Amino acid sequence: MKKTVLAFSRITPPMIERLQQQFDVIVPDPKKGDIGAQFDEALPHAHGLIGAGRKLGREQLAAAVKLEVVSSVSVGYDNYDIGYFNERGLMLTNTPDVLTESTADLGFSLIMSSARRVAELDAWTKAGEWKASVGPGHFGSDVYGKTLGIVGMGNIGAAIARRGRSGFNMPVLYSGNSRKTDLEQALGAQFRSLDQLLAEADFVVLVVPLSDKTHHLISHRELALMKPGAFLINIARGPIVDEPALIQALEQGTIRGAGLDVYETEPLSDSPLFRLKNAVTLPHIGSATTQTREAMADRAVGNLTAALLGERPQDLVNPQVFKG
Ligand code: 8YV
Repeated sequence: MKKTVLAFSRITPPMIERLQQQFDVIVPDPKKGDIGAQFDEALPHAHGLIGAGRKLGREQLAAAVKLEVVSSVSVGYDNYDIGYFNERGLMLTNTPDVLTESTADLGFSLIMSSARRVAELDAWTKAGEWKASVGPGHFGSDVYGKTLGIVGMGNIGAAIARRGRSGFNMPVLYSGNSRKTDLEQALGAQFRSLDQLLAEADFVVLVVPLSDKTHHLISHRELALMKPGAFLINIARGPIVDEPALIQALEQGTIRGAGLDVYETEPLSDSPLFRLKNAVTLPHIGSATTQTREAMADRAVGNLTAALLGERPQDLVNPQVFKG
């Protein structure tokens, strides 16, 4: 008998077709009624779940009595209660590597657009406000040669650091749990405590995973340590930044600006951030290119298929539960 796969977010037709070659696939369909109810009805039959953007832990998975694996179409796995997965022997997989460069591109876009006020001045031009050459009131800040501070030097952090160092001649500082001697040699990157990095960097880029330790890593005290001309870029997870504290810092000029792709609550439909010219607000698009999302889907389907066929998936987050 075929095993059953249940999608917990929208998955593409090619993903569905590939999975259907080996499994019964259930994709809740808004045209057939409430998708939450369809999900709840299918959950007890599911051997595998695939998707992104849904919190899954003890409460949500209690009815999933046949479940063996959850394949997340994301690199971050803060949505999943890993302690509970381990307790139940459930495999969790993610999609690393394939989104590194596109997410780094987005991080760099936020550096450029916040420093050069790209989104703000685009809106200004389109509003017909361009009547004469712009003056100091519309000047931006330099990027080339400025100091780049990477908070959390993982794969994405390193890809941003390479862009800054090679393309923009930026001295690179980084903070985190471990020293990266290879990057220190290759890029001249220098290790700093978080406080020291905040005090020195012109662009502080957050690329740490969300955990109890990084929740509100950046709040009033940390923002006050930053230079008044500095920019905060968050492409990691919203709750790493205390959002009301950031809004206050942007309003009061404690820092010059922010480039944000992630928020404490998503989707963000209204926020004081929307009324701040010195905040660039994107809708969580770090990995959202056609090619990268296809590669992530491909990787997630591969992980799920391997797990349900009894093979060790390529991207197993909790290898200790693998019973192969
Ligand atoms: C996900 C992301 O695609 O991979 C991650 O961790 O943040 C994004 O690339 C997104 O979370 C899916 O909703």
